[in-house]
Amino acid sequence: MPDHDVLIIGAGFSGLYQLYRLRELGFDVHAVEAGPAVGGTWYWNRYPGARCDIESIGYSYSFDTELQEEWNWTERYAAQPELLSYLDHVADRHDLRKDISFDTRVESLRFDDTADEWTALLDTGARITARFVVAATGCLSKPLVPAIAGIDDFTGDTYWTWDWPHDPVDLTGKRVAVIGTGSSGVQTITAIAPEVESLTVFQRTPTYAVPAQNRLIAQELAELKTHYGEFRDESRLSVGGFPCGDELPPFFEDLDDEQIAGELDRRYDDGGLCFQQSFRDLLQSPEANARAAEYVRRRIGQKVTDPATAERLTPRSYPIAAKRMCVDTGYYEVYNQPNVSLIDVTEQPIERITGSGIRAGGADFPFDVIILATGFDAMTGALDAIDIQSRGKALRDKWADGPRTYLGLMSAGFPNLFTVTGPQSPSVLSNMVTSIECHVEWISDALEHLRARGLTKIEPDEAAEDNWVNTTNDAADLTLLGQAPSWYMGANVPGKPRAPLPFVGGVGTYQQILDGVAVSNYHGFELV
Ligand code: FAD
Ligand code: N01
Repeated sequence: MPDHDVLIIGAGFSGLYQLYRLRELGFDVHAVEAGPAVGGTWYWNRYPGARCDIESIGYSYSFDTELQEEWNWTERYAAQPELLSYLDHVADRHDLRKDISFDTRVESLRFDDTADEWTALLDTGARITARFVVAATGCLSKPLVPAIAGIDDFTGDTYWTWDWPHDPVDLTGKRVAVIGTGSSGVQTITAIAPEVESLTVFQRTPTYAVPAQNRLIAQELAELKTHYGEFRDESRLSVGGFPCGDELPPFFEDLDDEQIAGELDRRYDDGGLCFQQSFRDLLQSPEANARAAEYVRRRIGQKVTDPATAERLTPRSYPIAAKRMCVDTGYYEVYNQPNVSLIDVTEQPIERITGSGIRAGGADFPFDVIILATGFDAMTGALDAIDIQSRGKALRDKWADGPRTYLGLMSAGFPNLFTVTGPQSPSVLSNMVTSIECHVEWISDALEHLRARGLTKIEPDEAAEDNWVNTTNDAADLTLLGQAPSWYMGANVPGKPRAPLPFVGGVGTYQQILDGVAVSNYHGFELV
């Protein structure tokens, strides 16, 4: 018999809930986590200004009604310390740590097709066997180290947003460079600009950021708690895993000019990513998209006083929302401060990092501190980092031309291995916690189904997988997603195949597909 029924890899939002759920169902389950503590994303990414961009009331578990009633989020968008203390509290409340091995990385997984079990080799030298493995390894947990020459030559302090020190970092009076203007860069830049002596931002592609309109939410939360359950039901059937008011926003072409302007004003002023739902076809219709993009461009121009800097900060080369949008708390205004300057690396390419700073466009810029906010090998990176083999084949070889999954949950030829928010599921295009709960519950139900029938193996058919890969790709082709060189398409990692990584059909639709598959006796899966 294997050591455990189920091995879970990772102890972030996904791993913690999966552990709780399976333990409640009476499975013998164990988790391993590469880090020394629970929290995943919110343990590692503790850079200044780190906070969620989905409202805390939705970016939280719904499975524990008492927790939901008792926990009081302070802000509309919780900051990293609050999110980490929430996950710590969940781990305490359900006594989850006793079943987690920390500081332990899974290096390889081998499937034994006769015994129907996986063997995990750990970096501690130990091995664990389990009938099933749930990879709760995270979509944004494998950092991307950019190929910038001399990265180790710098004699000042280098910090990575995804591995920020645990002791406070005092940047007062320092000359600081930030490379990268995605969500991590935008948040870091906004937070540190007031305290540093000088801040130089190296930007490759300007971002579309909309205001968070962050605020304290004590009263709103008290009101929500009178009907939190309904809110959660709505979240699960929504497009993005978080309700944006009217679930079926208008089509662009059904609106006249005044209504279009009104809708954009309303969404922008309300703040947050619901701006993307100004029009139902914002990511499908080039006209709708162009109008929303132009709106954000105009607002950037209103916030930045120097016209040349405003122009550099204005995104023009890709459709809005085709790359992950940012939610900001005064980002653009930072460039009006005299101590902040912007370098566009398409005009002044970074040549190398030197002992004393950065050489770009033939000029040397001296710094005390360099902060890298250069992103992740998203969605497939953490899975590819594990040497996963079954029937003589490696998962990373199978995925060499792009991921192949059935429902983003499993891959044919790799039985009994589930991925939480895996590629080709809504995952990063949604409120991730809604998508995590959806997957954890589906996987748990499937394992119960197998156990009740004395079955020991579950695996997708090749045909079902081919259909799902085509569905995912076709759905993405109906959108403007492919027009941006973004991590959604694998475009940020040199050599990574370009393929749509998330499923774009929406959380509600996807949930219904999963429910349908389960009630039709796990259609598309072979149960042995
Ligand atoms: P993670 O939190 O990434 O946890 C995975 C864990 O697995 C990690 O702790 C890692 O150490 C561990 N692990 C990986 N490989 C191995 C291995 N081989 N062996 C052992 N352990 C391993 N999403 C939203 O919906 N809204 C947001 O506002 C939002 N904000 C974000 C902010 C930041 C800075 C980042 C980076 C991401 C954000 N995300 C957001 C996405 C976020 O990753 C998810 O919301 C969520 O936290 C993912 O939880 P998870 O448990 O699936 O993965
Ligand atoms: O990473 P990114 P991130 N030279 O890939 C630039 C979530 N998240 O960590 O755009 C110069 O978005 C790169 O340039 P370009 C969220 O889902 C959420 O910021 O590729 N620049 C880009 O500007 C998010 O999308 C929050 O041209 C280089 C930046 O680095 C995801 O995590 C907060 C470079 C990377 O941006 C990833 O966000 C943080 C180089 N060699 C993260 N290499 C919230 O707000 C890369 N870049 C909730």
